[in-house]
Amino acid sequence: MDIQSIKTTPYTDQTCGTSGLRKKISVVKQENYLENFVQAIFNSLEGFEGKTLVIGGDGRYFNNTAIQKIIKIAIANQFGRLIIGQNGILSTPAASHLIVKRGAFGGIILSASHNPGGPNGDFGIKFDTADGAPAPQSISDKITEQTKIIDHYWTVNINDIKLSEIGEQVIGSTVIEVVDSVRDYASYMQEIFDFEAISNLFKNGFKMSYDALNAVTGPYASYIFETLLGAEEGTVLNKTPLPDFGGLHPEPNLTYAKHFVDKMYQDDAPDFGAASDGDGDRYMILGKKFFVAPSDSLAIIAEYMEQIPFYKGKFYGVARSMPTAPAVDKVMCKRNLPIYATPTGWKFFSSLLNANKISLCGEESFGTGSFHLCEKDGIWAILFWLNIIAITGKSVEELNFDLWHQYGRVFTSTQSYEGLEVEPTNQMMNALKEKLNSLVGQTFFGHKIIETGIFNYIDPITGDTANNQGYIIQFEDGRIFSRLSGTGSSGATLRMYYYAETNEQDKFSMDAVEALSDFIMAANEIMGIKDYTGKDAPNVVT
Ligand code: VG1
Ligand code: CO
Repeated sequence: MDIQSIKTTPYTDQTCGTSGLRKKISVVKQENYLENFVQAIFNSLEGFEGKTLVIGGDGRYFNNTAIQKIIKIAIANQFGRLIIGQNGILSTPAASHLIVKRGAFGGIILSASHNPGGPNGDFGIKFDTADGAPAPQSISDKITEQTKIIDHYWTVNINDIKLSEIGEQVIGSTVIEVVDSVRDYASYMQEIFDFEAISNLFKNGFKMSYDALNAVTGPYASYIFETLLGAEEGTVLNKTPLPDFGGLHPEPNLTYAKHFVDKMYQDDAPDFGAASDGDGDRYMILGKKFFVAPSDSLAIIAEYMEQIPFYKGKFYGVARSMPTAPAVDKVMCKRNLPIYATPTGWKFFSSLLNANKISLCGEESFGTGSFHLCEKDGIWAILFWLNIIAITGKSVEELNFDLWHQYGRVFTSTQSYEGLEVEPTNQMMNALKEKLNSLVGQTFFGHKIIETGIFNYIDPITGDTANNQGYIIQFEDGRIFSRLSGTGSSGATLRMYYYAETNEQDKFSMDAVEALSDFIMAANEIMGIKDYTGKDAPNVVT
């Protein structure tokens, strides 16, 4: 085995954000950039010699080149077995599942999730630990430390490995195993949900449309919805993972998946619509001419959790990210079960999931998951919805109105201002921080502020802290929460999260953005968003 030590020099910008390292392709393509980061991951860990590493990605541009490099570095670093998705494809949840199922040391997932792909797009690298969870902050910090002192990496001088055929080959003392990207994950879904009941829905004429946005979930969705569950052929749209996602932006929301949302608002729309993001860990649910807010989806899943046998007697609690509107809190309150509010990013849920404090968790950005995996899981959430519909015989819209009639409606909207200049955006956030205290007691557009604060988090299991996670402006009847995104690859992105509650039934059908307009105007007045950013309006509104 020709193991080589290659001299290198550190890059100073390899810091992990909300979800691993995210950079422009042009940055990742710099000499040794990817190699440095991958070796830094291994340098920050111990005891992996002879162990198993799972590798896969969302199929975006540079996926295959990156995987070949990682295979060689992993062989040189003495991993015993590499499990790789066929053609380099693994969704984030499927990778997480494989790590646990195969007792792996961890996994490397190549994805920039919802960020655009193609030669001018973004690339990303995430490391998952043995529990299939995104690396916690402590490990991310160690990786970043290692990137700053790296002076060489290990690799082997071998030909590229063929990833198109399932099977094993041995290189030196490492077994390379190419696996079907879909089958194990699909079997797991069959263990969790009632596939017979769902397939009966389709047999009885239930119509669904699913948009994979030319990203990783196409093969998963085709096999699960069409082959296993019998949804008619053509149910899954844009089903081939493409390096540039065919020009689509793989973020399922009202702005970037507008073409699909429009389809669901036509007179001949199917009963059920769903879409997933680039790496398959997020999802959007639509009914006929009806959009489900992520926080309502979380609440509805919680409401039916114990009706799915897999979860019976195992409903311990729920966590939502702090910016997520608290619709699920009411469901949990009724059951007298705990609810946790964590910072944005899936890594903050893992400790609660592993300690059996929660069974379900979710974010405002269309991510939901349960203890079945330590990652958010789009297809799982969509199957959960189908299973609820099969149990109740109710439409998507009816399920939402049931929730609102029982608990009141929590209007919610997330509004992102992308591509901002960093300096003035930071100034705006600092100015808000300075004035937080003075806001208490003031009234804006008829709504009184009762509390403000900086969201600092202490993990109830590990004691780890995460400070300065966003600013809370709590009104008597609603809330503004603001933070800066941690997944962008250039400039700054401001995320504004709004919610307001009502128990008045005649308001239940209102458009959420309209219902929240006072709070949106208040945020502009308090923060001076236009003055600082130059933007009249957000470019992504959900
Ligand atoms: C965004 C979302 C957050 C999500 C993260 C990673 O982060 O807001 O909820 O966990 O993306 O998701 P940010 O820092 O840009 O707001 V994924 O699907 O990229 O793994
Ligand atoms: Co994602």
